[in-house]
Amino acid sequence: MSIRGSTDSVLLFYTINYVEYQRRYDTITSQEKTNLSHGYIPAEEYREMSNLGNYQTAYERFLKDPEKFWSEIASELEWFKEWDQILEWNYPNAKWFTGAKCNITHNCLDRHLNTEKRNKVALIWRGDDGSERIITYRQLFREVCRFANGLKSLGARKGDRICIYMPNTPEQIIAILACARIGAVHNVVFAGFGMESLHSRIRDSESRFVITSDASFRRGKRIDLKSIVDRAIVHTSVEKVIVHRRTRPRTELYSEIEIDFYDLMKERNYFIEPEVMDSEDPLFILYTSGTTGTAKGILHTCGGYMVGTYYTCKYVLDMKPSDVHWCTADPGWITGHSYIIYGPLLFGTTLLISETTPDYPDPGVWWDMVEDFGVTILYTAPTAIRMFMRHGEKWPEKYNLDSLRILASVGEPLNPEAFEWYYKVIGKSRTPIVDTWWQTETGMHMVTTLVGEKMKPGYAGKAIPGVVADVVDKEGNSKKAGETGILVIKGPWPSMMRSVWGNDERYRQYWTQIKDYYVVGDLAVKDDDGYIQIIGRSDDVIIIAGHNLGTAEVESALVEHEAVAEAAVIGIPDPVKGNIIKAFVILIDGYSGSEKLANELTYHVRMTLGPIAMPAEIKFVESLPKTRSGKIMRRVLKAQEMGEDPGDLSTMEE
Ligand code: 6R9
Repeated sequence: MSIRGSTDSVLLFYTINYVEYQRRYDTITSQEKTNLSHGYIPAEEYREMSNLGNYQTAYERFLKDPEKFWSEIASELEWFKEWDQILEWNYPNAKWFTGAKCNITHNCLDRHLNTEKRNKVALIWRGDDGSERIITYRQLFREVCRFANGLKSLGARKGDRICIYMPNTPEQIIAILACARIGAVHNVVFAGFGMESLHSRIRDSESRFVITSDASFRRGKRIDLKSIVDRAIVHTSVEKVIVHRRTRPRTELYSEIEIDFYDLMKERNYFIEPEVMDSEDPLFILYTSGTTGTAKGILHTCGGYMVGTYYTCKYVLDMKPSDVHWCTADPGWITGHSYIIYGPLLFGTTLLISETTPDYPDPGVWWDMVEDFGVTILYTAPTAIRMFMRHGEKWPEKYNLDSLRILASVGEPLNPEAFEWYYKVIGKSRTPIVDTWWQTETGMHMVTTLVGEKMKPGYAGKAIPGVVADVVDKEGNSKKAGETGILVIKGPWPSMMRSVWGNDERYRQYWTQIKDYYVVGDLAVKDDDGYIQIIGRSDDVIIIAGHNLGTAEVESALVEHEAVAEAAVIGIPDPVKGNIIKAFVILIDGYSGSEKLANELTYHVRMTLGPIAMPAEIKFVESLPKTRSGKIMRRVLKAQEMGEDPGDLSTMEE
């Protein structure tokens, strides 16, 4: 990691913020002036209704006695045996709820069956062709048990790794939960990944089984998955492949190792005892999205992950029993693990999942679903919001979005332009925006604005109670407000990763760059109120004439221009300045790229951020290289420009 060195110099940031601030300040109304300087204050009803109540009080309660704080939350869940100790911290290795026994599926499923939730809808699924399926908690429980019994019949045991390569269907969730039920370690691979990525993940995790579907559907087209699996399992340890056959006529299963998903469930018992897991037993491995390097198998364990995801659903997403929660991510990345599957089911909410594409058959499809299902919590990514901005307000305006109560964002900085659009056009200036900063490694939300707290466009927010975050220099000293530095987490939290699969040394590196602190790999800045703004990945930072420039701020300035839908910037080595900026820009529908527009954009960045941030070159493009989870892969653009090897492309969208 290139964190060291890149934060040495004096920072332009303060000046940039100031210029930006002045410029905007001159052009806005007095109400907006209040919002900009103090943040947006959510409506009173949200402040009063929030599960957390007062942030400051909750945070102080945590600081006063962290172990008590976490033990109270953990006590809301059911354990087969209580813990002997909350935390055993043997830097940099943590054990949470030591001695405790549990099974996460008991809390996601069994625990609800003796309550009014038994016949509550757990899952609503909408397919690419508009078809629907509805599954109650009781039904989900039975399907998971049946499938778990099926896995057992194949000889699957606690600790076995099982690779799941399926589209976003109820069967995928059943497969994931069934693994957890029997104590097998799931390794979910996003179904958009190609053969090489799948193969390397199967090999690295030494998976014994693969659960897949014959096909996924996208924009009305069938995408074959089975043939990818056929090739990916060659020269691996895979013994059996379980295939969910979705197409008719049925895909034939040829080889001896292939079994049909529903045949495996046939005549199986509707109940299986949950495997008694130690709190620190592995729950899953998930390979990171890898915007910057090769994929790492992040390892999470049972007890702490369960507590962290439950806690954040309750207090960050502010779930209520009546919610219809729609997280638009895919279970193939951490947001899907924590906030489609585990967290919401632990809380016992109704979740919507969908195989749809946001702009197919038209850019109104999501808003149609929000209206149709009465979605109350929408959790999506800036990349999707910017895409909708590009298509214009006319699409969401066709639908009634009154059911929405909370809007959440994750994955990249939510630039002020996108924040305001999300807030005004989707939230009708009424719903809180929860911009959640966290990582595959953290397992749960870490820094965010909590419901009821004032929101500041461009800032993720503060550390949630339970987490201590700070912006520091490379020696670990806190930076002053307004100064860019390294974002760190001080001390362990329950859902932190426990290791990188097969590579403890790589795990240690997160904690040993700055003693005692977990270095997240992002640069950030804090303001006077302690709100944290994410500047970008530290590997992406551009150093120009000795100044550090975060990609996020230049991109945000570009996107603020009325013609720009999305932008990515990179640094190109320059003999004089060290680096110059090259920008890649996607225009809003109806605009076309010209030299005049390029000049206008350059001028716009100059006026917003100052001369140093001016792009030396602007290229208009139709699309940007992104990870499957929607993050811009700047290293790919850079490699292209420099004629270099782009490195691992396994996580890149096609
Ligand atoms: C959950 C997830 C982690 C990296 C992280 C940061 C970026 C995520 C963000 C954000 C600004 C937010 N990131 N959320 N940046 N604001 N709200 O995305 O996990 O795929 O591991 O990525 O994503 O750079 O370090 P993961």
